[in-house]
Amino acid sequence: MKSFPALATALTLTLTAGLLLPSASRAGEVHEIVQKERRFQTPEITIAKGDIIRFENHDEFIHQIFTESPTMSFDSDEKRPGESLDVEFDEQGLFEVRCHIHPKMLLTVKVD
Ligand SMILES: [Cu+2]
Repeated sequence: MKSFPALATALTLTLTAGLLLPSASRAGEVHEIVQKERRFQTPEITIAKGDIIRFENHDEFIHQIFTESPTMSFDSDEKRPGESLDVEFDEQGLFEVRCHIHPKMLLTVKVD
């Protein structure tokens, strides 16, 4: 009966994978990230593939955001105070979102 725990583990993994399948077809969730005091108020966030991050400029300054990676890149227009921008993350991985105007601004996005 030594192999029983291994079998139970395999069964658990199969059930878990089965439960995860419906989420693959769900609509992308929207996550809000506030830009204020020349910072992203949330320094890191984990989202699911296909989710959207809504960047909201609650600052007194113009912000601009970009990401450069082999699998996903974007480079936004300048957004004034009160404006927002939606970015959809369609690739899994780890992405750094930065601002050309304020080089110290950094948001790390993990897409599962
Ligand atoms: Cu900025």
